[in-house]
Amino acid sequence: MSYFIDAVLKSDEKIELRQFLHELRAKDQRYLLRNDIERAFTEYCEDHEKSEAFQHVSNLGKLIFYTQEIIVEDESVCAIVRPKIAYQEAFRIHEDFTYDKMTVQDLLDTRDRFVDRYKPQEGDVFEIDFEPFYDYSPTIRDPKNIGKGVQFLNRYLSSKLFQAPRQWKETLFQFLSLHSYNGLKLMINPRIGSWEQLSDRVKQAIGFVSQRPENDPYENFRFDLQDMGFEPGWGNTANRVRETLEILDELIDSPDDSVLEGFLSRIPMIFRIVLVSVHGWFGQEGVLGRPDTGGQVVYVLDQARSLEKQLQTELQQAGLDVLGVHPKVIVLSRLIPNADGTRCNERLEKIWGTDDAWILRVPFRKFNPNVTDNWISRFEIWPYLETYAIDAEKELLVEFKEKPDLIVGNYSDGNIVAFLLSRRLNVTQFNVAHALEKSKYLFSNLYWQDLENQYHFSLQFITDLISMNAANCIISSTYQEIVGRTDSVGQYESYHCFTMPDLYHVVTGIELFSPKFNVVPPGVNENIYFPYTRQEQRVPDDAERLEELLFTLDDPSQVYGKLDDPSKRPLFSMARLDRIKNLTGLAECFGQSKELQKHCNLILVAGKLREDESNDPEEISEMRKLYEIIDRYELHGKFRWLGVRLPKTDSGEVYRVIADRRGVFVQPALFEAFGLTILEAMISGIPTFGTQFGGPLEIIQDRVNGFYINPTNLEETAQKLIDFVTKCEQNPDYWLEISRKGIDRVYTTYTWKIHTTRLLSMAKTFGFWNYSSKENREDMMRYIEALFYLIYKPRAQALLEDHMQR
Ligand code: UDP
Ligand code: LCN
Repeated sequence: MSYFIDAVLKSDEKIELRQFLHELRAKDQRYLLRNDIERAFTEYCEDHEKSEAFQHVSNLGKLIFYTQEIIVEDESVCAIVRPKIAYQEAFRIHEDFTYDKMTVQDLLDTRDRFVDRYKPQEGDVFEIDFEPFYDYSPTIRDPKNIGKGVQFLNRYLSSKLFQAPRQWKETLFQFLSLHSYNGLKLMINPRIGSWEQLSDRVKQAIGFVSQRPENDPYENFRFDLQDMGFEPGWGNTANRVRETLEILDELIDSPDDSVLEGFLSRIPMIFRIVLVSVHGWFGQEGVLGRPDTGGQVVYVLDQARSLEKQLQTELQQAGLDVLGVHPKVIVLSRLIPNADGTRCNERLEKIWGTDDAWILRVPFRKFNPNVTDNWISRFEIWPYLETYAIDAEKELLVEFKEKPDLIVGNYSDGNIVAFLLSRRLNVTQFNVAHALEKSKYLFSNLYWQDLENQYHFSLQFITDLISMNAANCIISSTYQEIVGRTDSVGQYESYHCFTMPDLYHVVTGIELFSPKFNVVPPGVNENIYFPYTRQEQRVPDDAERLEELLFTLDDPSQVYGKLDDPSKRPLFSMARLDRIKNLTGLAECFGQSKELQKHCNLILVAGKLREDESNDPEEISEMRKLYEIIDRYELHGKFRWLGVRLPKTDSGEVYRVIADRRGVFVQPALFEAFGLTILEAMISGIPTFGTQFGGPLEIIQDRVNGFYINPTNLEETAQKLIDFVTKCEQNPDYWLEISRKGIDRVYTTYTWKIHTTRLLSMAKTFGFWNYSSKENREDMMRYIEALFYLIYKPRAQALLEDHMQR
C-alpha cells in the first residue's frame, strides 16, 4: 500500500491530499472511521468539482478507499490502511508530506494519546501477543480460503501422512485404538498390535466381508470381525463395513485429503455433545423477544435437534444403535429462580421432538440473591461464570455418566464456560460467537472506561480473546464475520490489534489465517418456517387468527395502532427492541416518506408495549423513541406495533400471512451479525430488504433474491422500498420472482442438515488434530490461563463486589 501513498506524494495529487487533510483538520472530528472518511472525501470532491474518475480511480481515490481510520494529530495525520482482506498497515504522514510506516506499538500509543491515556512516564502498558503461539500450527495463505479451515487441515494432515508415513500411521493407529462407548470397545482391539498389522488385517477383513451378501446385518458377523481385531463401529451391513475398511485401506496406501476426511467422518467418536448458552432466558416458549433472548436461543435449539438426528443416523450407519449406543445432547444454560412465568427455573427440560436432547439449567451460586435469583444482563454476567463452570461440570457428569465428546460454546459467556469445561475435561472445544460486541459498539475498546459501568467491555473483550484462542475450532456463520470484505473489517479481525487504554495493548489478538476458523452457516426450522404457498401444511384457523392480530384486532394490551386501510401492502419487521436492531430507524424512515405511506402500512412485532413491563434500559429507551416517532410523523392509521411474544408456530405463520398479502420484510439493524429473521422471511416467500451492515450481505444477493439497504440513509432506503412496491404494482410477477428466488436461496444454502453434517465431520477432524498435536498447544493454554487469572478474575471479582451492594 505504500505504493499508493508514494504515488500520491510523488505526484500532483499530493496537493489534493494536502487540501483534503487541511479541510479535515478544520472539522471538529479528529478520529474518522471508514464511513466518515468516505463521506468527507465525497464532500471534498463535490466542493472542488472533482470528476468521478478522480474520486474513485485516482491514486488518491484508491488510497482513501482502502483507508479504514484516520487520526488527525497536531502535526501529523495517522492513516490506517487496509489494502487487502485481513491485512493492515499504519502510516504517519507529516506536515512536509514525508511519511513513516508505524509500528503496532506506535499505532496503539497514538490511539491512547487520542483519548488522553498515553502515559509513558508511568511505564509500558501490558502487551498481549498471541502470534508466537500459532507457530505450532499450519496457517492458510490465501485470504480467500480463510474460513475453510477443515479442508485445509485435512490437506495438511494427509500430506503429513505422505511425508512422514510411519509416524503418522502410528498416530492414526493409536487414535483408532482409543474409541469406546460406556465400556464397549469400538473400532480395533488389542488383537491388532501395530500399524503394520492393522494394514494386513484390513485387507483380510475386506476379503471376508466381500464374500457376504451386501445387506447382511453386522450382528451376523460381528464375532468373526472381532477375532480379526475389529470391534463395532465399521458399519451396519457387510457393504458398509467393506466401504469403511476400503477407505482406510486407501488412506494407508495413497492418502489424500478427501480420503482422510471420509475416513475420519466415519469413525464414531461423538456421542455426547454439550451446547453452552448461558445468558438470557433459555426456553422453548414465551422467551423470544425478551432482553438478551433472540436468535441464539433459536439457533441452539434447532442445532440441538438437528445434531441429535444426524448423530442417530450416523450411529445407525455405524451399526451401533442395535448395540444400545445412542446420542445425547445437552444444552447447558442458566437456571433463573425468579423465572417470570417461563420455565427457566426448571433444572431439566426435554427438547421437543427429540429422544434424548435436554436443556440442563444450572443456577449461579447465590452470592447476593437480589441479583442472582433474577435475570442478569449479558453485560454483567462475568463474576458468576467460573463457579458456574465448576458446578455445571458435576451436573453434566451426572446426566451423561461420562465426559462429553464435544463442547460448543455460544457467545462470549458460553464460550468462556466452554473453555473452562474443555480445559478441565480435556474435550474438544468449539466456539460460536453469534455476535462479537466489539463490532456492534463503535469505539467500545477506545472508550471502554467511559462505558465500563454499563457494559463492562474490559471483561467481555478479554473473555473473547481467551476463548477464541483456546477453541479448537470457531464456527462462524459468514466469511465476513471473520475478516469482513474489501471495504469493511471483520468481527474477528477487529480483535487482531487494538488498545484498551490503561489496561493492555493487543498486538496480535488472534491468527485470522488459522484453520480453526470455519464458516458453517445455520439454517431455519423447516417445520415452522416454510413457503406461504404450501397451503396443505398450513392451518387455516391459525392464519385467520393471526391475520386479525396483525391487521385489525383492537386490543390495547397487545397492539398499538389501528390501520385506516388494512389492505395496503404491509412492510413488516420483527426484532427485539434493542438499539442496534433499529426498529425506530425503520419507523423514522417510514415516517419521513409520505410516498411510502401511500403504498404501505408498517407493521412491527417487537416484544412489549409498556415501559413498566421492562427492566432493560435499552428496551425502555427504544419504546419511548417509537412512541415519539409515531406522534411526530402522525403515523396513526398507518402503523401497528404488536407487543406480543408469539409462540414459535405462530411466528412462522405470521410471515406467511404477510406473504399472502404480498408484503415486504425489512431488517433495518445498524449491525446484524447474521440475521435469522432474514432466513425466516425469505423461506416464507417474503421479498426481503436487509441491512448492508453484517451477515445479511452474505445471505442476500442484492437485487437477485432480496435487497440491501443502508439503514443510516433513510431517504435512500425509503426510495428503494418505493421503487420495489411500485414495480410490483405495475408487474405483480416481480414480487413473485423475488419471492421464489428468496425461497430457493434458503433451501440451497441454509439448512440445518448441511450445518450439522459439516459440524460433526469437523468435530472429528479437529478431534484427531487435537489428539495428534496436543502437546504443542500447552504453551498457549498456559498463557491463556495467565490472562484468565490475572486479568479476567480480578475484574470479575470487582464487579461481584459491586453486585453484593445491590
Ligand atoms: N423473534 C421472535 N419474536 C420477537 C423477536 C424475535 O420470535 O419478538 C425471533 C425471530 O423469529 C428469530 C430470532 O428471534 O428467530 C431473532 O434472531 P436474529 O438472528 O434475527 O436476531 P437476534 O435477536 O439474535 O439478534
Ligand atoms: C445473534 C445475532 O445478533 C444474530 O445476528 C444471529 O443471527 C443470531 O445470534 C444467531 O446466530
